[in-house]
Amino acid sequence: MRYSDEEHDAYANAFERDGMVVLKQHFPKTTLARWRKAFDHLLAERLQDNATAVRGANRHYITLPFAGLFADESIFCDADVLAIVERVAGDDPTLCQLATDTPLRGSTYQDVHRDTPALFDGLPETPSFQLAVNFPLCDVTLENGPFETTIGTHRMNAEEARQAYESGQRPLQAVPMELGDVMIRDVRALHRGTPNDTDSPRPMVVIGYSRSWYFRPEVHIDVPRAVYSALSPRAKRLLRHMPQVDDAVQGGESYLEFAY
Ligand SMILES: O=C(O)CCC(=O)C(=O)O
Repeated sequence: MRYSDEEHDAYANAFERDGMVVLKQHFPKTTLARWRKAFDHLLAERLQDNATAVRGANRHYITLPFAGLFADESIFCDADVLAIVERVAGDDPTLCQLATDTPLRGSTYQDVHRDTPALFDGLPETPSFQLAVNFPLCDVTLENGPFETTIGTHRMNAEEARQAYESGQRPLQAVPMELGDVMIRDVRALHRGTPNDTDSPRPMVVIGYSRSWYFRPEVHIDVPRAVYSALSPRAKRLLRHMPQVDDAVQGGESYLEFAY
């Protein structure tokens, strides 16, 4: 663990206020370089097979197979990330998503959106129930499609958030990131993907953590039994609602509706 309890508290407080925090240089670049190499193969395969979920022109959502180097506890069970996730989304969260968003050259601005609807329509927004932990597999600059987000719209209802954005009170801000940086965000904050104007894909991994009782039918992780049996108790607990399968499943995306 890199941070103290007090530092986790401070990150959680910043998250409550802003709807996101970035842990600078948190994951080892050597691990991420290996992920990038494996991901480049997967991307090429999926593009060839038309087996991505398309999130705009030249923008692809791809679930990672939960096997080999992608089934990495040092990433999805990171103690600092989980300490912050638990402070903002409650104890005993569940892991429901391990995927990537990749804009390529020719990608465009997405419409500004939230990734999930409110729990209760027409009522004030609740505490956090769905978090995304994002980390890029390259440096993210203003040229290769930085994630843009508003700050502090995660606790506004959809209408208030939209007005705050449209009036300029809560403008979009680009989030440039270095390889190794990790962003934890509430998926209700208004945000969008931006164009990648380079020839190199910009993969951003997304790990989804849900409040202990929250179920997102649109995403899941197929966990091969052999991989599951080698995991730590903490990792098994995080994956308790995920289906176990004989082999890692390749291809076919079911997470199609993503913008609210
Ligand atoms: O990849 C990004 O920068 C953002 C993508 C996004 O917000 C989405 O597809 O929902």
